[in-house]
Amino acid sequence: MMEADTIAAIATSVGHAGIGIVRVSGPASNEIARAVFRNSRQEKIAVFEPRRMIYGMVINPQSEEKIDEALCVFMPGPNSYTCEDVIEFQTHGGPLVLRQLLRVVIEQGARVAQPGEFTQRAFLNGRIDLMQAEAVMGVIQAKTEAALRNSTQLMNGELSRRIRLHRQELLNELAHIEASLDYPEDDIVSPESGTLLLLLEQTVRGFDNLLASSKTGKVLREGLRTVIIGKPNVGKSTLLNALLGEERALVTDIPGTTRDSIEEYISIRGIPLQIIDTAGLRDSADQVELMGMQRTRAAIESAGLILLMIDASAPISESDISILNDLPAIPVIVVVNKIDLPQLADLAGWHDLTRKYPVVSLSAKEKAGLDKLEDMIEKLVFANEAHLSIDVCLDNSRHIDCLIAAKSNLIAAMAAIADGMPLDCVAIDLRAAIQSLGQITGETVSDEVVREIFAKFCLGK
Ligand SMILES: Nc1nc2c(ncn2[C@@H]2O[C@H](COP(=O)(O)OP(=O)(O)OP(=O)(O)O)[C@@H](O)[C@H]2O)c(=O)[nH]1
Ligand SMILES: [Mg+2]
Repeated sequence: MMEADTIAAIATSVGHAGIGIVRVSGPASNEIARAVFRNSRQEKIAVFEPRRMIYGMVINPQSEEKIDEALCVFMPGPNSYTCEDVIEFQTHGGPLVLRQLLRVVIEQGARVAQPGEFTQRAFLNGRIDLMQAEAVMGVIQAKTEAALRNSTQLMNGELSRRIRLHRQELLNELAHIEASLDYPEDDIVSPESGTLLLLLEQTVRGFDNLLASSKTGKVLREGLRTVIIGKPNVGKSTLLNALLGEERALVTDIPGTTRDSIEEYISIRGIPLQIIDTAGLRDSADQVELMGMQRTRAAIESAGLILLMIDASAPISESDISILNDLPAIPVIVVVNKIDLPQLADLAGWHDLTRKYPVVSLSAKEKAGLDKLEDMIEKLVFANEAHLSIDVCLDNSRHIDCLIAAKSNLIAAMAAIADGMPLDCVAIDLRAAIQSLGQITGETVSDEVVREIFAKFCLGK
C-alpha cells in the first residue's frame, strides 16, 4: 500500500437533504475523528471500534462548539473503500453543516480531495482495477435499470476477469517464446506455431465477442438517439407524447405544428432513449418551417435509430417517398400510425417501398400498439447479444479502443507466424497486445491517463 496524505470531501450531493456525509481517508483519519467527534455524553472516543456506528456529535475542537448531531463510523484499512483508514460522518444534509464539518476536518490536517480521489486510491492500492474504477461512475450516472445492471457487473469485475485471463494466456506464450530465444542452449523448445496460431485465433474471437457487445454497451451508457421523422401531421408529436406519458409537444391538426426539434429522455425496457420529435418534412416556402426542417436533417445525421412515421389514413404521397429514399444507412423502423381511422394508404404499395425495414402499425393517439414498437426497439438494441456468450457489455470508448489495438496486434502476430517470420517478430506483436490489454485494467497505464480518468469523477467519490 502506498504512503499517502489524508483526504476529505463531502460525499453526498450539495443541497438540502435529510442526511449528508463527510468522508475522510488516510493515516490521520482516526486522529481527526478523535478530535472532532464526541459521543452522546460529550466524551472523546479513545478507540473507535472498527465498522461500528456511534451516535454523538461533531464539534469544532478549537471552540468545543457543537456543529451538529452525527453518526461516526471507522473503517480501518485495508478493509475499506480506499484500502486506507476511513472515517465517515453522517450529519444533517444542510450545505452549511457539511461545509463547517469539512472545514474543521481540514483544520485537523486533512486536505480537500480531488474529484475521484477516493476511487483512485482504491485503484492505486490494488483493491479494484481501472476498469472496475471506471464502472463506478457508470453506476452513479446510470440512466436506466439495464445501464445500472451492466455497470454493476463491470464494477464487480466481470469483464476485468476475462481481459486478465486473455492477457495472462498471452503472457505465458510470450514468456515461452522469450525463454526459447534467450536460452537456446538449454534446449527450451519454442512454441509450436500451430498451437500458437490456434490460441491467437481463439483470443481474437473472444475480443470480437466483447467488441460486438460494445454497441449495446454504448447505447446503455449514452442513450440511443432516436429521431421521429415523417411528413407534417402524421402524428410524430403525438407519438413522442405517448411514449413520454405526458403532453410535452404541441399537437394540432395543422400541418407544420412542430417548428423546432424537441428532445426528451425516456426509458424503454431499461434502454435509455434520447428521443427527438422533429419538424415534418415537406416542400414549404415558410422561412421558420424551412429552418425547422434543416434541424430535422441535422438530427437525422446524428441519429442511432430513425422512426419513420407514415399516416395510414392518407394516401401515400411524393413527400413520403422522397423521405424514404433519403434515409441514411442507420437502423430504421417504419411506424404506420392512425390505424384507428379508415385505412387510405395503399399498404401493399408501402410494403414494397419499406421492404428493407421492420414495420409496426399503431395508433399514437389511442396509445394502441406502442408495446409492439417497444418490442422492436428492444430487439434491435439487444440483437447483438442474442448470439453472444456474454451477459455484460463493454461500454467505454477507452476500453474499446485498447481492445481494437490489441486485436490488430494479434492479427499482425498471426500474419507473422503464417509468413514463417522469426519468433522475435511475433514476440513484438504479442508484447504490444499485452500492453494494450494492460491499459484496460490498469496494469500498464500511464499516470497521466489515470489522472485524466479520475478527473472526470464527481467530488467525494
Ligand atoms: N385518429 C388519429 N389521429 C391521430 C393519431 N396520431 C395523431 N393524430 C392526430 O393527427 C394530428 C397531427 O398530430 P401531430 O402529432 O401534431 O403530428 P406531427 O407529425 O407532429 O405534425 P407536425 O408537427 O406538423 O409535423 C393531430 O390532430 C393528432 O391528434 C392517431 O393515431 N389516430
Ligand atoms: Mg409535431
